[in-house]
Amino acid sequence: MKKTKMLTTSLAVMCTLPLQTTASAEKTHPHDEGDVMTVTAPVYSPLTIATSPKTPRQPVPASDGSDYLKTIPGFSQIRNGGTNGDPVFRGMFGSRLRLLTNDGEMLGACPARMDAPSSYISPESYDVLTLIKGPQSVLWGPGNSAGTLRFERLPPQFTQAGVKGNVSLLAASNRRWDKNADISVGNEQGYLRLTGNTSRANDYKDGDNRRVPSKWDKWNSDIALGWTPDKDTLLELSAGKGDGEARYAGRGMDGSQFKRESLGLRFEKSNIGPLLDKFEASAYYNYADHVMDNFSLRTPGSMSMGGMGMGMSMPMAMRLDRRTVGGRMMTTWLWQDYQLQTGADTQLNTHRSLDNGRWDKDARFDNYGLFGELTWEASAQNKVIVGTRLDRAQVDNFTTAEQPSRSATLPAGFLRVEHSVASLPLMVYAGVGYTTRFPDYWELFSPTYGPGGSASAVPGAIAATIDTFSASIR
Ligand SMILES: [Cu+2]
Repeated sequence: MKKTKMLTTSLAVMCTLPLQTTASAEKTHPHDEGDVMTVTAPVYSPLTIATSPKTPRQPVPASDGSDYLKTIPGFSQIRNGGTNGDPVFRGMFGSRLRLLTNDGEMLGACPARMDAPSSYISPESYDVLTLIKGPQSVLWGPGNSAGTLRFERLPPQFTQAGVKGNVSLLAASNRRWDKNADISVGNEQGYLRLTGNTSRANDYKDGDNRRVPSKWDKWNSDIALGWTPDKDTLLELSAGKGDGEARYAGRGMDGSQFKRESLGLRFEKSNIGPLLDKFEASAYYNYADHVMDNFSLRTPGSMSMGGMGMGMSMPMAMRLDRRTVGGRMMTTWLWQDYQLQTGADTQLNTHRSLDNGRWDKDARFDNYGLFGELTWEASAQNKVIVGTRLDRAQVDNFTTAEQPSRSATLPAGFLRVEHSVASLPLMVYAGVGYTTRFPDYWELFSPTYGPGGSASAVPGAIAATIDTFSASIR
């Protein structure tokens, strides 16, 4: 384990200090915190990449999940000021790319996507980041034609009472100043983990020495309480809060509030028996409360913000929120050379806007899914993986008096064959995947016009889904 790390390129300085007070720091999990991993060869499959978000990266990413993802090949970003960009993977973004934190989803509230899901994520407070490329897994919700990103905090492992964790500081140009702390105390019976971070940066100056609005200031704080009565059982309760503000050069308003409230519960039981190997279940509540305005972080109507701000002369503000509640359960079965993972998941989310002191609900999305994924180890060199899932999705529109709703049944599936060459560190695979996706809030509600130029976001006669077909051979 490295004691202190220091990186200096241009004007960035970062130092990380791992703490450990237990006498024997036995690590049973391959991704246990403190292990520094970089983007490496596949861990589970050629379509999965696992990396540690605690690894320092250059150039230093902004405070959010999106800029961080740019350090992984295949990702780009729709920039949104200094922070809170929207990640794009292989040209696809939005609800084509699912972002999960501890297996829960946090959907933003801003109709203009100032708060993409990644803007609520502070990557360094997680232990593992896993990317599953394309529709080559059905375990993590419907759609995901671009892929699935999972930010996970792993339960800290203690073989005796002790304290461990990480503290890191980052200073860089334009008054960038980040503080991160991740401390766990526990013993064999359980643990208490506290993570907290703040991140701030000032506007930068362009070549003409003019300030470009790009400043941000954010904080996040999370707590997890785990009970591990034996090494195969875990029950964890977690809660978190955060907030921030960000100035945007390319928008008519700035983001003056990005409040987050999260609650989570997870249960895992491993090594159950010869046939049923594992049972896991989790539930989450994520709440985003967003405010944008043109007066708290700028002067209304000012066109001088680097020459790029769109001037609105009247002071204006909008406040919006979204409540996302969901859960999943999954069982893992083992029989001879077969592994079957099967389960169900659900998500309900409600979007509202504050209008004259009253919260008005405009949209409610419901989704229920069933999934199964079978892996067959045909031989030491050959593997066949097949998966299928079926979802029922519905949206209720509260913006019109008739309240039309729209629903669809969404099938998805994939098949992949993997062959490892015995004499070489080489794997060849061929995969084919099909997935269907229900349109998201930004497609249905925030455009000025609905599909086909109609005024309604939910016309009954329009076909329900956008389909994706993908195939790859490598
Ligand atoms: Cu906004």
